[in-house]
Amino acid sequence: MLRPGPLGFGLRRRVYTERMAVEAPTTPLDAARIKLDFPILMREVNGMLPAYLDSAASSQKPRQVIDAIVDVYETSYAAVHRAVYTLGERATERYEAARDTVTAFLNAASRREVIFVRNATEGLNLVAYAYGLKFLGPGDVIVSTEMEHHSNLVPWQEVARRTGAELRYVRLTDRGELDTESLEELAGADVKLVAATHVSNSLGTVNDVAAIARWAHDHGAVMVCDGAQAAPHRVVDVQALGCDFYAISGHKMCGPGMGALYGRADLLEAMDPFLTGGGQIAKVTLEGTTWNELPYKFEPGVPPLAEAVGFAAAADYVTRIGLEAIHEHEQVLTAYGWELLSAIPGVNLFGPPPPDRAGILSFTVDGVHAHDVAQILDAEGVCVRAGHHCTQPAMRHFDVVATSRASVYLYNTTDDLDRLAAGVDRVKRTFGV
Ligand code: 7TS
Repeated sequence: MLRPGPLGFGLRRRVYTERMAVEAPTTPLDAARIKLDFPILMREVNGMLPAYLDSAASSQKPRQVIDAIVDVYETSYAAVHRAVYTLGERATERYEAARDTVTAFLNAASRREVIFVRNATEGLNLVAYAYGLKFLGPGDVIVSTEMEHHSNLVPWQEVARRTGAELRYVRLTDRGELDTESLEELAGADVKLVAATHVSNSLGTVNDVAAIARWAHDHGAVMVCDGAQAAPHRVVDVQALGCDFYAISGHKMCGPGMGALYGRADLLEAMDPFLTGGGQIAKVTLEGTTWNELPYKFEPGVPPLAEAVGFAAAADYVTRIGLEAIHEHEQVLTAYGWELLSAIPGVNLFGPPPPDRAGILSFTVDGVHAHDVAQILDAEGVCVRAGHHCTQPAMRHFDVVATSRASVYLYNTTDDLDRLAAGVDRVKRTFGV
């Protein structure tokens, strides 16, 4: 049986299951040391340090981000973009400096193209309501995919319903990849918008966003990319990808509850605001209103300063560690976790096998409900998510209602995955399957 090992990570060692021996690999990151930055991961829960494998839902926060948030409240807090006193100016400077950091993080051409939003969901809805409702109509075709998170699917259903545009889907193959043959069915369609995810949160599939953006542009369409599962884990360069919109969530990349939407400046200029009110206007009279310049046109209300500063601190943190190294680390862990789980009879893994995948291991155990798997793993200190992961169409494609899902990040070690595999062994023994 597997036992939780020491937190040390650099040594090569052998992990024994009842069935096979799997060599624990090394990775370019000293994740055991990185883990020390995350206070919550150093605190026992039910008498054990957590093996936190649910970063695809939300990541944990390092001391550096927590400190940045505390610092802004202790030294620089006031209403952003409103006050003329010194503290107010300091608050505005820190908020706009955070935008500069996120602009560089995404390699957007201009800070005018980076809009702060609550999360990726709000960013995608902003595009749906402010672009979709204005520029789409009957006869137009929106193309989305069967693997989308509901955040990049339901808004397009709403746009189609309200505008009379038609919503079509690129289907999945049984490896959980986009079926390019289903694109041929779109020949002759008047495609105006393509909405696709960079990385699937339930299958771990990585899409070729640059190719999808080229296809969209060749058809005269704009491309909206959901980057929620990509930006925390790999270098994202929106200019190189060529997408027109790109939405991310800071809370999945070591930051607080805050997100950003990248949008091409000329498109943002042409759009009307999604939400209106204070701060996003140039002039208001009783007869009408003109809009503020970009990006403020899309940011009504007093901005969330501490969240923006924490978001920027998170972008700095992962950038300092290095997104290439984080990506490589996750590739190694994912291959290791895949090997451990696939060696257990009755465990079914979803999505393409390594190395062509992100650090998301979605699986079922024959004869056991996904929630029971997650509950027994919790008793072993292993945190995984169970459910449909807000991707019901993808679940339906694979004829399951739910999977258990372990997802890795920069602070995970092979030890966390050993504990996962040991926990799944325990699940099987408990249920006698
Ligand atoms: N897009 C993808 C691909 C996601 O994985 C998620 C959240 C979202 C959009 C929405 O992000 P939010 O920050 O606006 O909520 N995914 C998950 C998940 O997999 N488990 O919980 C939330």
